[in-house]
Amino acid sequence: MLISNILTQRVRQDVLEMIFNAKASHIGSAFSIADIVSVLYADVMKYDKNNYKREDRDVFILSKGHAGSAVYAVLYELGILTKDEINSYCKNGSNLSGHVSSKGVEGVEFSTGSLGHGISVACGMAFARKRDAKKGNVYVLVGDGECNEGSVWEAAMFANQHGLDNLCVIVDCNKMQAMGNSKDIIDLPEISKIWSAFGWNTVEINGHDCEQIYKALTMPHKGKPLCVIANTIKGKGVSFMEGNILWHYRNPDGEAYNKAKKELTD
Ligand SMILES: Cc1ncc(C[n+]2csc(CCOP(=O)(O)OP(=O)(O)O)c2C)c(N)n1
Repeated sequence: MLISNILTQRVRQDVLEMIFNAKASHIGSAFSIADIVSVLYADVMKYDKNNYKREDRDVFILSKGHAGSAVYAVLYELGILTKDEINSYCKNGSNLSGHVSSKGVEGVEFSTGSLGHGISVACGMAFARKRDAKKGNVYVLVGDGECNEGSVWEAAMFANQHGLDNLCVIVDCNKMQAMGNSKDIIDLPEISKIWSAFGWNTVEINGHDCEQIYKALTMPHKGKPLCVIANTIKGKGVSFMEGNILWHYRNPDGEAYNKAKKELTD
């Protein structure tokens, strides 16, 4: 049984509390990746909680940094962040900024928020490890909207050129962006074929099924980087947020908060 199976509901509850208390946004984006990030930190990645900076650790970069609340929530559930830290989310003086930050935050490797950057940094980390024959895999999560950024494809070519088989990209494919559906903005139909054409080993899964996520993230991919296309639903877990673009930026007010809390606890 995967640990993540018992984590994901609690992670969504934490995200709701954090975003409600801070009057912050991006709840739909965080719910979209709650299962993926839970599987990564709880079941897939190897790291030492008591000595997080060990050189042979696996690393994760959230390239769509606006969904940072999901990462902080997982780190809290795993005992890496404290309740006080979580309660300070997105407030003045806190290390936990809305867009994910590594400054003073154990378990976060790189600060992101400007889309299209995290994947290039992940490629650099994977390249350096391979060149220096060092252990540890590099995982990076990008949004499907983020894949409209040209820098994503420069990174994809680089990883293929150097056979970065210590690198895995997960595409959170919820088919939505900030202001609308991806197909109406810059459509990337059959996105897995695009990654395959860039030379990557590609697999497509349900991004809310912990077993499928685990199986994909641990599959062997010798000689090539791995791309996991995770089909997800923006706002997953709360009925009136699912697939509703309003919840990219909208903060759950009193009534929405109460309804969401009920759905996530029943
Ligand atoms: C370079 C850059 N341009 C624009 C934005 C504003 N922005 C924040 S989230 C977002 C939509 C991203 O869509 P996607 O990657 O699909 O993430 P999700 O739908 O899961 O939120 C945009 C355009 C940004 N953060 N960075």
